[in-house]
Amino acid sequence: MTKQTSETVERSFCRICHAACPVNVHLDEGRVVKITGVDDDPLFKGYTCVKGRQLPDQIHDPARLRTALKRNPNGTLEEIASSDALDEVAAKLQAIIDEHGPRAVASYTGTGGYQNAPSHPTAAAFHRAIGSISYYTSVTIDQPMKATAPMRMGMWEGGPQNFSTADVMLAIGYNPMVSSYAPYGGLQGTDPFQTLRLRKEEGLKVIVIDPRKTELARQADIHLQVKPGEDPALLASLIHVILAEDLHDAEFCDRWVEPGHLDELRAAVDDFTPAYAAERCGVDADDIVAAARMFAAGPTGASGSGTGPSMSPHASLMEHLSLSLNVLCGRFLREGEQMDSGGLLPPAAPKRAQVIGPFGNPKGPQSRFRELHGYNGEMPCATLAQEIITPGPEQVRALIVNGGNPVAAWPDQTKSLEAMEALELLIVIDHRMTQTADFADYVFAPRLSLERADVPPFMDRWFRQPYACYTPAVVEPEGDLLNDWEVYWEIAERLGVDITLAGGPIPHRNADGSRPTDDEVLDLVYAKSRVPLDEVRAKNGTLVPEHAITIAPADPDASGRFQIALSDHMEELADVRNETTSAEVMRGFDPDVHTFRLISRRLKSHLNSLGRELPGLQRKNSTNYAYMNPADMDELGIVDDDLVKIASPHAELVGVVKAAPDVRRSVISMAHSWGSSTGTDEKVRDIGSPTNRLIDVENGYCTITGQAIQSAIPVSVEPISESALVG
Ligand SMILES: Nc1nc2c(c(=O)[nH]1)N[C@H]1C(S)=C(S)[C@@H](COP(=O)(O)OP(=O)(O)OC[C@H]3O[C@@H](n4cnc5c(=O)[nH]c(N)nc54)[C@H](O)[C@@H]3O)O[C@H]1N2
Ligand SMILES: Nc1nc2c(c(=O)[nH]1)N[C@H]1C(S)=C(S)[C@@H](COP(=O)(O)OP(=O)(O)OC[C@H]3O[C@@H](n4cnc5c(=O)[nH]c(N)nc54)[C@H](O)[C@@H]3O)O[C@H]1N2
Ligand code: SF4
Ligand SMILES: [Mo]
Repeated sequence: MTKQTSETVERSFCRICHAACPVNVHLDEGRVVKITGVDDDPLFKGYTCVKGRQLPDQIHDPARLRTALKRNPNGTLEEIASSDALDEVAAKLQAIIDEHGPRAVASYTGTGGYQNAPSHPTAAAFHRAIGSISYYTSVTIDQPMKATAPMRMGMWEGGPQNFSTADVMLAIGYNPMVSSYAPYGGLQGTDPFQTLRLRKEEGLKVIVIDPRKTELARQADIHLQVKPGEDPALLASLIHVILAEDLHDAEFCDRWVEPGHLDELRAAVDDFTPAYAAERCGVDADDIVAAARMFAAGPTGASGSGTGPSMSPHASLMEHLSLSLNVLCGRFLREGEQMDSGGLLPPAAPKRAQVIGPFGNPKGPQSRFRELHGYNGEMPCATLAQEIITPGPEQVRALIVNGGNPVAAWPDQTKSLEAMEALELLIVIDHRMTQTADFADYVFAPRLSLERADVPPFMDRWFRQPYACYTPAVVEPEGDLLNDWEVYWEIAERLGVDITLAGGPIPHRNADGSRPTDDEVLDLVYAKSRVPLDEVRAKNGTLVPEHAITIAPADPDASGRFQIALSDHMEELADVRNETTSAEVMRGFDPDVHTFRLISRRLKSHLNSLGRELPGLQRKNSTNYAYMNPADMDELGIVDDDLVKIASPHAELVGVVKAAPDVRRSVISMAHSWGSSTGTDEKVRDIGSPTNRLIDVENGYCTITGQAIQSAIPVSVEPISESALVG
């Protein structure tokens, strides 16, 4: 006899990562029983990944937090009604503001907050409302030079050439097959395997620069398997070849490059010959020449970078050189062309075929550390732990963490742990007890994705074609749950301040005591969107070619020019030329000791620190393996699942080794944001270990953005015995 079911199917989209894959949510009596892809979706064509398919387990996880928690004086956590917790939290925040001023109250919005459209705008508006500059997000530890490099060099308002018709793609350290990342002008993660196959059949040439033969690199026409952290030298060499062979777009450069800069850049890359770069970067000189010619031949296509090289030494310089390749070859949309992508949700803004800016260095409020400045309404996250630890009138004393995991994800875990201890008040909004929640004074349990109305705040701008995406809540929440924005709003209500979004303040509590709805708040967030939100709602899941953006002509007096030879970067390039290895930027680096480089990577099965709690994912990876080349393992006399001590100039951790022929020799490829909240690794086989412990935010950082060295970290590797774990 078959079991009778009353299954219904609701359409929504996944928000475990930013890719926003459409999903069919199969419900049986209110329970999510299965997630399937949407086969007839015009963009995703049924694509989902293993993480998205775990949504039923995530939403019904017996260990999921379903009520607020409060820390007792004896250190244990007890359940508390969220309204009581909010009363207490608001009173404590008010007392801190009264005594120390608003800067003492900080927020950190992480990836969980970014996959939830009202979260970041509400948190940012809360900080404006209380007059606190201390607003931080994961974006400033996630390739911040993606914002600052174009700010400094000048940016093409019309954007990069389209991937859909590109002849060539230069991918510097990204891997959308696993990460669903949406790089500048390159393949992004909406149905990436099929999309790449089709584009290659149409003649797309792919050049990948990555120390690992990644899923993307396996599809490459040329794979430059660079030594970690040596991208600036390699990119300088590509530019050297392009300029030496006059392969650049001279007409475009004449019109749009600052006079004199082409020659200055040419001089600066003069001694980055293919022979030099080949030796330095560990690749073949002929491949460098072939890659430069292939990129320049185009005639269309873009260079873009991902997290790996953006977290390695000289990352801002790397981004500058990557963008310079696009400038030199004129790889931008011109008047009359249509953008592939182009977001429905941002406000309407001109898209002209011209350079805007340059705008110089970040000019926001100054951090107390490393002379760094905020920008775009945020402060640099790599300084937040020190803002918390270091006494002074501007010290941060309270922190609200909104969908993030500082202990696991911030660089320099030693400081992060110290900061969590030092806080007077730590509030965490998360559905799981994370390494950070272990230190929280209050934890608020959020509504999860399927329980809230939403739009994809990031992916909207990056969908391969103009595409509408919205979801109502499709599952009834159970428990004392608050959407992230509701926590901020409830605190604001108690502090007597308004949270003002693009469309005005979020209304106050209704007469019957109820709150505004998610949809009302979304309407306020997107009140000025280019396409009205109601139209996005109505057209959900469809292509909207009628909203494609056509590039307008340049203003006749457009005076912006690309500054491709910024003097600080040209000096840095000379420094690079004088180094033997980029690891020299780190104090304490010893070439005889730190003979390996530890590089970052994403795992298909996990989203940064998320996944350990989901059985279907934990089965795939129970630890963040230290992937190594088998030849290195032979040399060290180790085999799969042996333990190694990995030591940077700053700290050490224990890793579990796994052979990976795709990893270059003398490299360890390891995912971040694993491990415990104790600063020790005795449970490494079950929960992994934190690569962020190896990092010192004050050692080798980027002086423009504060980005710490989170990849290409110089390390030593040495086998250790099981007994060393408990010692
Ligand atoms: N060494 C090294 N360090 C890195 C990186 C690296 O490559 N190497 N990468 C950096 C990058 S790119 C990033 S973005 C940061 C990530 O930094 P974080 O965003 O701080 O880290 P995550 O682990 O993604 O934390 C997301 C949290 O959100 C929670 N969450 C999920 N869904 C929801 C929800 O609906 N509501 C709420 N309230 N919470 C939810 C999850 O349980 C999880 O704890 O790490 C950075 N750190
Ligand atoms: N499955 C999954 N998806 C994710 C995430 C996840 O944790 N899991 N995280 C999400 C987040 S927060 C982000 S920001 C995006 C990131 O998206 P991506 O940037 O595509 O991230 P990765 O897949 O780690 O790709 C980075 C690549 O850089 C390479 N690399 C490391 N160091 C260097 C170097 O010095 N030079 C060069 N050339 N390459 C280097 C690595 O080998 C790796 O292949 O992914 C998002 N998507
Ligand atoms: S790629 Fe991202 S959005 Fe798509 S199913 Fe996987 S986790 Fe969800
Ligand atoms: Mo990220």
